[in-house]
Amino acid sequence: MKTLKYITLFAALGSLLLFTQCKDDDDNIIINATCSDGIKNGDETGIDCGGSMCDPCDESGLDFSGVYIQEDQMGRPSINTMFGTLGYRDTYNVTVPSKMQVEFQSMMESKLLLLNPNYTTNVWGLDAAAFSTLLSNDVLWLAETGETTYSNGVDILTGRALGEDVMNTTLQLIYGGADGTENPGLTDDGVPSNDAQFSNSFPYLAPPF
Ligand SMILES: [Ca+2]
Ligand SMILES: [Ca+2]
Repeated sequence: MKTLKYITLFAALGSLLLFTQCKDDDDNIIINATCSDGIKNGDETGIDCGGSMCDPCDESGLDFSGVYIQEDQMGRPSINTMFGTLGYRDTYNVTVPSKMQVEFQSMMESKLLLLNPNYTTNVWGLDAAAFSTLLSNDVLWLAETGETTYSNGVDILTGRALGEDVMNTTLQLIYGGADGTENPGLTDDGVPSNDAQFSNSFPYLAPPF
């Protein structure tokens, strides 16, 4: 009988522990339902939004809730391509725009002078320090009015039109000197246009090969 009593006691304790564990699990589900953990939990209707505890989800139907991590950065075409070096591009891609000048301006200036040791200024009238400062803030500016252009000879960096040969423009800015005519063999990449038509709607990409 003593043995049976112990078995009964252990069974009772085991049941108590089991129920206690289940209760803790249930509590954890509620406790862990926060509005900033990047997980759709509790009664959230989106990730970290909706439900009884969090802010409403975006009414447009797009869910912008959650925690975002920057994985790529390409404000202006060709900047990372031209000025990126081994061990640099991945860091560049995950650096937020507000930190880019501090992180990369001097590196870009050095790379510019490495690419063109005779660089003095370019057709935009920018010396090496000014040009690398401008480029290191790699954010695509957009003109609210006026022409959208990477460089049309008057306006610069007010956006980028799909038909513009931005690689040639960038090469000219690096190698072309003050009037754009220096080093003519280095200011054209030999690719005049895309070989497939861009689409007319976002994201304006050409079809794959
Ligand atoms: Ca959550
Ligand atoms: Ca070209």
